[in-house]
Amino acid sequence: MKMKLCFRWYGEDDPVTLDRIAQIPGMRSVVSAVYDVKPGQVWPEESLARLREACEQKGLCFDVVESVPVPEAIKLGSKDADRLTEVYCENIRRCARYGVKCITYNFMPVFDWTRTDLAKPASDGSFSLAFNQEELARMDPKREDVALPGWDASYSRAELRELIEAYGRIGTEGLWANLEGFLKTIIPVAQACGVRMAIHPDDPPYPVFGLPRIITNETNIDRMLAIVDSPANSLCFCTGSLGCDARNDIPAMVRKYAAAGRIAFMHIRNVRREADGSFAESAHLSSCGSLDMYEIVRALADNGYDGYVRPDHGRAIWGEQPRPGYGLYDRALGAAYLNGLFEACEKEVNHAK
Ligand code: DNO
Repeated sequence: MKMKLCFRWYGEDDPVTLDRIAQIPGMRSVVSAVYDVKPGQVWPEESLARLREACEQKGLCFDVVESVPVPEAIKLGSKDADRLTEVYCENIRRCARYGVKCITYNFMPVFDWTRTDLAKPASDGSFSLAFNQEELARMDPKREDVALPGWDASYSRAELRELIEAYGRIGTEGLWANLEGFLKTIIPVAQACGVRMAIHPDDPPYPVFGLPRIITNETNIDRMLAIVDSPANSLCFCTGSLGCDARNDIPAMVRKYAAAGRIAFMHIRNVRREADGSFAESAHLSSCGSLDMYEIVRALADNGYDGYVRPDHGRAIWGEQPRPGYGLYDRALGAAYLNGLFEACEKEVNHAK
């Protein structure tokens, strides 16, 4: 198959071992990162060497990083931003030295993916991550401690309040300006060392706690891609994140950006949306959620997509008590399903030639 199937691995501490990942049919690459270094610091070369070695020993490639996190100071354009951007560039160079071809990152203020429930039960006895608008509306991070996944627990309430106020001061256009400056510095570095930067969309793709969100829809993605018009400035197209907003036509967007050669990495998962913007993550199968997986994969196959693909979050099933979203079983089922869809779609496209 043309697409490159991969699986996220959180390193030696991950209960999902590389041995198990290597047994999933068609598995090619491991998606990982140096997770024990804080944002804004240089990754030790020994850590990258160890990661590569561990993957290669199991016959897997280590060529996708998720993520090199962007420090808040860069997103806010604080006085330290230039120095930290230089550190970021050094991490890109180091990753490239160890065989990395694609680096995922995001430009979401303060919180990465935001959910209100990490284990919402479904009628079949499985559990999944969910987001409920009403519950979110009841939380006020400025007045109380809120526990949300992806949210750096090292912020005190006062620090969090300050950050939220700082983003309020720069606003949406300030965030865009800082993204622009960041991309104009890092993309030439990535391009020179053969790395494609893949920005992850905002998850969910609308403001949370009043913080600006900019990688949310087609208009904004067009704007982001135009800042530096290069394949090194590409997308990590996450169907489940963008798919939380019913106004995003996911297969059409995949078709457009795959045709333009601007998707470096696909995160494929399904969500079941509710009318008010709440959602629950569902099994990958089209009929389990709101997204049509066949149309998504078909759009990729029609455009000869040969980039990276990973099954994204899975539900907790079969008694597994996984790291939220990142157990073995449901993600492996997702991988098997994606293998089937890609094999069928790629063959259909070939037969039609
Ligand atoms: C969640 C992930 C995100 C993603 C980052 C990329 O499961 O998809 O945390 O890794 O947003 O920087």
